[in-house]
Amino acid sequence: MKFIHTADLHLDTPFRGLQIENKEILNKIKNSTFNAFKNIVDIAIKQEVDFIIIAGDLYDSDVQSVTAQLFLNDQFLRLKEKNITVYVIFGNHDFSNSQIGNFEFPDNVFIFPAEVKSFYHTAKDGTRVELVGFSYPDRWVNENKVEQYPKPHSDIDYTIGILHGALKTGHDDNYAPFSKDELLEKGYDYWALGHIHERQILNEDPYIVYPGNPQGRSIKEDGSKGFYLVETNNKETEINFLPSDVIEWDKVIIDGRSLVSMSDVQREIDLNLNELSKTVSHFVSVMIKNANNLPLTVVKSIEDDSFAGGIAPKKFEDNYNIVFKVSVQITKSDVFSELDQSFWNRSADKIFSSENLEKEVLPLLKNYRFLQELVRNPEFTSTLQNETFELINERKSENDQL
Ligand SMILES: [Mn+2]
Repeated sequence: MKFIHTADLHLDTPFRGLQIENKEILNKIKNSTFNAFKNIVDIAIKQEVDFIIIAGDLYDSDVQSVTAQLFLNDQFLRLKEKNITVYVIFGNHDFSNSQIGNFEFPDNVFIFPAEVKSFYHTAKDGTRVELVGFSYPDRWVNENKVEQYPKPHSDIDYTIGILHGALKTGHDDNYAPFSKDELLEKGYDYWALGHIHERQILNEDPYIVYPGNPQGRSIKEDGSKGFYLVETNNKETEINFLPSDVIEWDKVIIDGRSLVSMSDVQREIDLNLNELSKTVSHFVSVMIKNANNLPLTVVKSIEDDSFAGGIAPKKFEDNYNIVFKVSVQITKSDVFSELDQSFWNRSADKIFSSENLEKEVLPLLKNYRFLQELVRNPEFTSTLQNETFELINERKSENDQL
């Protein structure tokens, strides 16, 4: 049996606040969530899958545009022509109560109601599948829904749990909170999760999978985005990540130690852009680390954004590489604000005091006498302290700038 697991399409994401004037590029962004799903449907047809699971957040907004509804309808019809079924749950962005009166989907599309329910499917190879899930009736679902998922039935070969939700944290658990153990206890063969936009495999046997969203929508959703193609043979399950995005958001980090001029910076950025794949467009945020040898005037003009604005988008075939942000990081002590600095000084005095090292660190090293000796050496601990400081500095500027 073969199926596709995707989630979080977020169709019709508005992409507000992007300062891009080129109409062609702007259209490419606006259409990206649609075209990513179209790519998935293309692959579903080519791979002759049995069905597609969409684990919530098909729409970005609780007000669904006609465009998005008609688009989905068209894509579902393409699947219907090929006898491919679609199983859909709605999530916190497109909860069912926001969809009353919307267009009805074709009859190859099965939508889970607000209460936990099963649909049954016999795959082309004869595998009898039970798919269990529910849709969000409203924006928030605080109760534990997994409790209501049934035990696997004996006349079923393969059970799939579909769930739009987040791991329980103990606070603000508004998205059908669950624990990994609760899912494992069910004894299902596959958990098709949605809600978290970053791809994650929570467990391998059985698979518990967040496929991530099929199209990144900002630099926070960086890297290649796609979905999982799942193939099963009896109880054996194999999963393959396939990209579907048309624009990839990327963080490019350049070591700036050898850069001393604008031309150096430009050349280094070009080199890095050339290494990106040519199959999708790339929207890139560049960070130049350790730019200590760049003249301050150069740093200033890069930071006021004129640099990114000045780099022309590079077109190759139908795709673009666009640098939308360049930031510079200088490694020196005054990266810390005064407050941070005094906090650091106080903490460092406490942590790296010989008293504290004796008490906290030495017991950990009881089997390593040579390390114990190092820790007792004040020269070494002061180096350690400096390096820790630099590391914190680096992390801090990364957070500030990306
Ligand atoms: Mn989502």
